Amino acid sequence: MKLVLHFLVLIAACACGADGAHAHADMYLAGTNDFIGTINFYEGQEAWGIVITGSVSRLRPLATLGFHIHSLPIGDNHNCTAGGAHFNPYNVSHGMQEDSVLERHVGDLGNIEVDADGNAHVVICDWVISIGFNKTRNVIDLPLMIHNLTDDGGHTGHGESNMTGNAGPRIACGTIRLD
Ligand SMILES: *[C@@H]1O[C@H](CO)[C@@H](O)[C@H](O)[C@H]1NC(C)=O
Ligand SMILES: *[C@@H]1O[C@H](CO)[C@@H](O)[C@H](O)[C@H]1NC(C)=O
Ligand SMILES: *[C@@H]1O[C@H](CO)[C@@H](O)[C@H](O)[C@H]1NC(C)=O
Ligand SMILES: *[C@@H]1O[C@H](CO)[C@@H](O)[C@H](O)[C@H]1NC(C)=O
Ligand SMILES: *[C@@H]1O[C@H](CO)[C@@H](O)[C@H](O)[C@H]1NC(C)=O
Ligand SMILES: [Cu+2]
Repeated sequence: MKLVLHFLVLIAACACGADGAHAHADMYLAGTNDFIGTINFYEGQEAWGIVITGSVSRLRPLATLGFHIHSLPIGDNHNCTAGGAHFNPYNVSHGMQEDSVLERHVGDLGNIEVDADGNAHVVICDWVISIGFNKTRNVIDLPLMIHNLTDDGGHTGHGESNMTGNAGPRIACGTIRLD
């Protein structure tokens, strides 16, 4: 209920053009200029958290794919590998999107679900990342990343789990920019 209410308030704020910050990431297949969609970010002014919405195409059909914000620039050729590790300003272990701020990397946005046509329609409410309200957690100018495998949430004990969620290779990325 809290989440639904929060979401409705933010959507209403977006629709009415209320104060708050807007940003977006144009996404590209790794190492190319092949544009596959845009992910939008809206942060309410009173630290209400963030709504992340948008669609991405040309993904592996019926997959659940890791979705993170990483820490280094990817450059004009969308070199996803150059994006470095997850954005982790508090130097903590990898976690799930639902985890609180010190139980996950700030950049841990969980997974996105791809439909049979290779499209992912993203709607995520997040209370950890910021696009300006919180300077430490600010993700502007950082790369948003889509992986080829499912993020396991950090707690499976697999060797990569507590660092990357074992989400596999990076298949698409795009830099988050203020609108
Ligand atoms: C992409 O980035 C990686 C890591 O920084 C680097 O090793 C590689 O040479 C880069 N590839 C291109 C095509 O720039
Ligand atoms: C991050 O934490 C690890 C232990 O989990 C520690 O070894 C490392 O030095 C820390 N890095 C920074 C920059 O504080
Ligand atoms: C991940 O787990 C391994 C094995 O338990 C541990 O040695 C390592 O310090 C952990 N790393 C992080 C970043 O939590
Ligand atoms: C930013 O987030 C940290 C961790 O949640 C918090 O301690 C700090 O007060 C926040 N800063 C602002 C300006 O809200
Ligand atoms: C992505 O994962 C699928 C299914 O496991 C695999 O067939 C494909 O080769 C992988 N692609 C990349 C780029 O790793
Ligand atoms: Cu990642």
